[in-house]
Amino acid sequence: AKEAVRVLVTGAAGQIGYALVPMIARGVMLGPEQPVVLHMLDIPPAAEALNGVKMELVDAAFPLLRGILATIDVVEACTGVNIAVMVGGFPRKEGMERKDVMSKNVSIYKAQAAALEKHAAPNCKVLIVANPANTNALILKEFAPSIPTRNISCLTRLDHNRALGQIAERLNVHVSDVKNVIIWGNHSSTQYPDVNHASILTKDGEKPVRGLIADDKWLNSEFITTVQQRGAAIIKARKLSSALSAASAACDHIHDWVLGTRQGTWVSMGVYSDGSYGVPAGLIYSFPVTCEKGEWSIVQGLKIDEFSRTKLDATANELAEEKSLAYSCL
Ligand code: NAX
Repeated sequence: AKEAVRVLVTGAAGQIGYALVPMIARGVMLGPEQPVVLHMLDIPPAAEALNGVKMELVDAAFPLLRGILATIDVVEACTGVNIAVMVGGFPRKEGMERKDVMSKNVSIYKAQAAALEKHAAPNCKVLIVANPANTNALILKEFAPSIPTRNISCLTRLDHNRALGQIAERLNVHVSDVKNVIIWGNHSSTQYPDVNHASILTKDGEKPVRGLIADDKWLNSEFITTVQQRGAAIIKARKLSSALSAASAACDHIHDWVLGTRQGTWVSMGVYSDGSYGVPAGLIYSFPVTCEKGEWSIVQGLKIDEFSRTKLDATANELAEEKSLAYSCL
């Protein structure tokens, strides 16, 4: 029998946590053959709710779920984990300055970095979901220097999946037949959803999205803003932010990272820039990546036109600015 993988979910009593933990326990993240032990962390005001989530996990009798730890102790939560999904954070409340929100999250991610570095299993893979996701990931990287940089990532797969969804709706094709969209940059409204290399699987082979959607105007404006603003549209409709789609994307992200991307297909992940595509090194930036044997690599050699160049740079500039704001909070 396979040994269980220990998966940490922080902020597990929250909305995304509530959608995410049953997916993990059902094998959505690591496959239907992989037993898991869930480590769930939250903060004291949410301790009782967290315990309720634990009760429901017991009640769901998931065959793959080999153990459940629900705790408010960050060291206990991080001990021995192979995968860490960081959903807990400090949300921006009305009237709050950006710097104050940043400062709260910097101190959370600094502390959790230290706990992961000391107590996680060797080669633990980390996914940051909590906003500002890219910059929280950068802070975690800085304060967990012994965790390999390539093991630290942030979630832009939700944006990637949103882009796939918009193209599928527009062309009236199945979403699984759409591939190779790209989300570049920050998980924020400056992200650049790029369809220049995307294609559709048809019965006559692969066809470029640009060829099938003749309406350049739609692709170059409405499509981009719809994906960028999708989070806000969900809040408007649900009066709550995206949760099931975020949880599902977090599973996709870890699934593909650990088990590999399909041949000829890439996904978007926020990873540490090595300077590819002229993106300044030292930022956590979303790139197209392929994964094999538990390692991601940035897809190289894609042609970047002038329109895209401007968008790639704008979102990089925002990340550089967030980085200096974060450092000013240290
Ligand atoms: P909730 O407010 O429902 O849940 C957050 C949970 O984190 C709460 O239970 C809270 O008590 C807990 N928490 C706060 N500080 C903590 C700490 N120091 N340690 C452990 N737990 C802590 O928010 P939810 O809707 O679940 O969203 C969670 C985060 O995901 C937010 O930061 C949100 O902005 C971010 N998102 C990121 C997305 C992405 O694609 N990267 C998309 C969805 C989502 O908006």
